[in-house]
Amino acid sequence: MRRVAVRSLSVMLVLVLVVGSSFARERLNIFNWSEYMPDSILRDFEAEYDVDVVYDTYGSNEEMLAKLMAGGLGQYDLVVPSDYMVAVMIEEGLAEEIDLTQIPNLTHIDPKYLDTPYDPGNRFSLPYMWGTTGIAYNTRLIKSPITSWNDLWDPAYNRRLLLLDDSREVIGMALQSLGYSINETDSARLKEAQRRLSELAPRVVAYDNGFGKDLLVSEEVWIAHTWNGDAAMAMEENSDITYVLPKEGGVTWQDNVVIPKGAPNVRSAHLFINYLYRPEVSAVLAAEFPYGSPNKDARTLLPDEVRNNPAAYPDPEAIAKAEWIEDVGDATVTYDRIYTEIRRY
Ligand code: SPD
Repeated sequence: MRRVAVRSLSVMLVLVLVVGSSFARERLNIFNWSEYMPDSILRDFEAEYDVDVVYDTYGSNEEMLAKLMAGGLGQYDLVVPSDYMVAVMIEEGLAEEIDLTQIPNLTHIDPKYLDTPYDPGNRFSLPYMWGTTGIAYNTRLIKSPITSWNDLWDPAYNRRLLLLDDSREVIGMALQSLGYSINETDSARLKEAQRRLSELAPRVVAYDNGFGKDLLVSEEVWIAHTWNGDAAMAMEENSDITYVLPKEGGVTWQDNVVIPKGAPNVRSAHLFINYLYRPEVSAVLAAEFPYGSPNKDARTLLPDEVRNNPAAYPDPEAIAKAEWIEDVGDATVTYDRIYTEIRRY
C-alpha cells in the first residue's frame, strides 16, 4: 500500500517537473552601458517573446570586463563593448560566435558598420550604436568658441568642468592635447599625460558617464568632456549648449552587441538582437538616446530634430580626424595605474 503511494507521488513529481519546465519562461540577462536602453524596448520584447529580461548596467568597458572576469561569465547573455573591447574579448576567448542566419533583420544595418577591423566578418559582434567623444559647452556662459582639448585647462573653468569616468577616454584626451595618439604606449608620453591630468584634477567637479548631462543642463557645469549622445540630450533641454570635436581630432567609436562565453540563453540573445534591428525598434532606441544608429531604415523614422542634430549625426568631414581607441596590450596596466592615481587627486 505504502509502495503504491510512494510510486504515485514520484510520478506526480516527475509530471510537475516536466510540465513546469516546458512552461518556464526563458530569460535574457543583458549587461549594458547606463543610459543606453529605453525600458519600453525591454518590456515589449518580454511581452512578444515570453522572455523575462534581467537588465544590469555599467559605466565603462573596463568595468564590464572586470565583472565578466569576476564571475559574470555564464551569467550574462548580452554585453555591449566598444570596438577595442570587442578585440580584447575575442582575443581572450570571452565571446560566443553569433549565428548570423538567426538575424534576418541584419538587412536593415548599413554595411559601413559591419565587417569591422576588430571583428572581420562579424563572427562575434554586431553594431549597437556609434558616436564620438568631444566637448559640450554652454555658449552663453563661455563666450569664446571652444576649439581644442587644451581649452579644458583654462582656469576660468575651475570647478565648472566635467570629465568622463573612463580611463582610456580621459588619458586619451590628455595625450591628444599634447599632440600624441590616444593609443600611445610610450611610458614617457604617458607620464606627461598623467602630469597634465594631475594639473587639471583639482578643477574637475565630477567624473561621470551618464548623469553629467544634468549638470550641464542645470548650468552647474559649463564645459564637459563627453560622449555625443549625452551632449545631444543636454542640447534638447538647454539651447545654449553646443557640442564640438576638438581640432586635435577627438574620438570616434562603435559599441556592439556580443554574446559572452557560456551565456545561458543564447537563443534569447539572438532573438533580442534580431528584434532590436527592426527599424521601428532601432528608431525608439536612437530617438531616446541620440547616438548614431547603424540601422539605415530606422534613420528615416527619426524625428527631424534628432536626425538633423549634428552632435548625433556629424558630417563625415567633421569626424575625419577623430581617432579610434585600440587595444594597447601590455600598456593597459599602465593606463589602469595612471587612472587610479589621477582619481585620487
Ligand atoms: N550612455 C551610453 C554611453 C555609451 C558610450 N560608449 C562609448 C564608449 C567609447 N569609448
